[in-house]
Parts: sequence; C-alpha cells; structure tokens
Amino acid sequence: MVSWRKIINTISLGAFGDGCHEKVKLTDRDGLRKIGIVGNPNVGKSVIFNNLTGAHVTVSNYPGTTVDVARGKAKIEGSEFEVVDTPGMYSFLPITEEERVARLLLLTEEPEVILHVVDTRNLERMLPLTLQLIEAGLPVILNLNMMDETESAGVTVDIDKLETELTVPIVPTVATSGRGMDALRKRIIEYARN
Ligand SMILES: Nc1nc2c(ncn2[C@@H]2O[C@H](COP(=O)(O)OP(=O)(O)OP(=O)(O)O)[C@@H](O)[C@H]2O)c(=O)[nH]1
Ligand SMILES: [Mg+2]
Repeated sequence: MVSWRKIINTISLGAFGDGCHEKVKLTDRDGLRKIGIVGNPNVGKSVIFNNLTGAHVTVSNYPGTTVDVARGKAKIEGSEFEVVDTPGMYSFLPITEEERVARLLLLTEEPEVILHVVDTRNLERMLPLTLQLIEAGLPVILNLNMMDETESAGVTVDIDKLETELTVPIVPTVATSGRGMDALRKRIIEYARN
C-alpha cells in the first residue's frame, strides 16, 4: 500500500503553487476512508459521483477559493466511504484554480482510491493524466466512462492489455445508464482492501 505521508512529503512544495500553508489535512471528520474522483472536465465525474453516493451530498467552497467541492457517502459491501468529486483537471501540474484544488485534495486528503474518470472516446488525450497520477504513486483506478458513445464511434479498447501496461485496475462504464457501476464498486472495494 502506498504511503501517503511519504508522497506528500516527497512531492516538492514548489509544485503546490503558493506555499506550504495549504498542506493542511482538511477532513478526517468521521474518520471515513475516502474515494477521490478526478479527471478532465465534462467526462462524467459528477454522474459517477451521484451513482456512488446517496442523498446526503454536501457542496462547499474549497477553503480560500471559489471552487465547489461535492462530498457524499458511499456504502460498498458494508464499508462506508466518503466520496469527493474534485474539480476538472487536465494535468496534475496545476495551472487553473480548479486544477490546484484538485491536486491539493488528492495530496492532503489521502484518498484510499483515486478514481480517474475518462471520456473513452478521447482516451489517448486523457492517458497522460493517468500516467501522472500513477507516477505520483497515487492509488489509481482508471474508469473508462462514456463507453456507449465510444462504441457508437466504433472505437474499441483492449482493456486487458491496457491493464497490463498501466498496472492499475480498469473499469468500463456508462455512468448515465448505470452500466458497469456494480463492477466499479467491486473493484473499488477490492482495491481498498489491499
Ligand atoms: N452518453 C453518455 N453521457 C454521459 C456519460 N457519463 C456522463 N455523461 C454526460 O456527460 C455530461 C458531463 O457529465 P458530468 O458528470 O457533469 O461531467 P463532469 O466530469 O462532472 O464535468 P465537470 O464537473 O464540468 O468537470 C453530462 O451531460 C452527462 O449526462 C456516459 O457514460 N455516456
Ligand atoms: Mg462535475
């Protein structure tokens, strides 16, 4: 299992943007284990978030910013998790305020699982972020979303091969219809157990 402290401590503070005051652990409120949802804008993160969480969702500004962060709870095979829907990011090296917040959330809140949601139609454009997350030592599951649109576009993905290359679990979904969501929950709980 990845040591989060180690990652936080070894990533150069310069990359955080404006200083070390941001290295605050923000939520351990109920001691729940966390799932962080990340990915480019408009790939289906919030639909995945809504599928995973129940009715009790809170949306608040990330401290000191105008960026909204949604948090909810998911119960998977009897284990409860806090799920955090992070703002869209193109890169793990932040440029926009949204990207900075997304990066800080990942590095300060220590999710046990990072769900990287991608629009599979544009997989090639999205994989660099997957690689950045993996290289940062984060516990990534790659979620190939929009599989309906991908299939309609005639694009196929060799999931087994990609899984072997990336060495992280990969789960295809259609978030809007719920297809693949049970498999996603299963992979999350397996991953969190390891
Ligand atoms: N066809 C199809 N549409 C989807 C799927 N998942 C999400 N969508 C649609 O894609 C659009 C974007 O979904 P969101 O969940 O808002 O995307 P997001 O990643 O949260 O976007 P930001 O919060 O702006 O970063 C919405 O219109 C969804 O209904 C899917 O699997 N298939
Ligand atoms: Mg969203």
